[in-house]
Amino acid sequence: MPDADPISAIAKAVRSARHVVVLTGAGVSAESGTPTFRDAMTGLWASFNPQELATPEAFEKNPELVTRWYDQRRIGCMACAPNPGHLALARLEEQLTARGGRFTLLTQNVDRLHHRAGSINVVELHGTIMVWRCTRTGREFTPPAEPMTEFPPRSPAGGLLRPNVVWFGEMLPESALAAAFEALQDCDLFLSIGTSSVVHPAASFIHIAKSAGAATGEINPESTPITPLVDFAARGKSGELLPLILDRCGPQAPAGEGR
Ligand code: BV8
Repeated sequence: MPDADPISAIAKAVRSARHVVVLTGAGVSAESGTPTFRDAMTGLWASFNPQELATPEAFEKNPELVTRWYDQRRIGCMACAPNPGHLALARLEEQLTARGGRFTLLTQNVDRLHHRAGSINVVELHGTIMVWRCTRTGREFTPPAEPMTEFPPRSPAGGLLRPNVVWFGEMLPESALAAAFEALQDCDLFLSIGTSSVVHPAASFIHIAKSAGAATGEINPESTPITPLVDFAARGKSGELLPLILDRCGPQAPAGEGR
């Protein structure tokens, strides 16, 4: 059940936290205008299931279709701006680290809006759509900020270029997983924001945080499979609720005090 005043409860927990870990999903970017992962895509993509396009098999079978879809998303993300939710997370990180605390932002998003909002310690669990790599040499490229003209795109070595994202059925980058597990085992507050909590392994991160003794919270307009597990459940949009939490964080005690 959503709490009577979860915003104040979350702000209180942030104020006294030593290490906050935040997990974000596509919902955090929704108010920037990027469709969430499970929203019906518009136009050409309305008849495709994103989950079927975000796989190595789809790329193998139809590299033109898959790279067109990703390049359209890449251009769409670049046309969006960080929203007040992204900006509030960057400010919370700044405040926490200024008082000697730790802040780790684990994101499932591939749009780099957290980076553009000023967040520093960002772990991209599912890679990024802004970097592509050669399937022959593994070399990475940052395509120019305009639509690609050749599909599927090729590298100078002649190999097909693919987005540097993690597809369904692919392992997450080892460095990202290691950073996530270290942060989850060390944190004393875990907040899951704007994710449907159905994609693994991110969907199971709350269990690691709870076994580390962390307090847990969720910000989402809807309930998710982890809602029954959290200490604080705030119903609403992250672009509206995160600035409220930031406002209520006010002056913060040095990290770790007041617990
Ligand atoms: C792996 C990059 C080893 C590409 C993505 C265990 C159990 C069951 C299944 C598995 C398991 N382990 C592995 C699997 C298989 C699979 C998986 O989890 N399948 C699910 C669907 C059942 N996982 C994998 O394959 C992972 N690899 O584990 O390797 C392995 C492999 C196979 C089998 C065993 C082990 C790799 C997963 C990564 C896939 N790549 N993205 C791309 O972007 O194109 S996932 C994709 O979904 C995005 O990253 C997205 O972020 C992510 C999760 O979706 P959400 O972010 O939550 O977005 P969604 O639209 O679903 O929800 C939006 C939420 O926001 C909603 O709740 C909504 O209410 C809320 N919202 C809306 N507006 C707002 C808002 N919230 C706040 N404010 C708002 N304004």
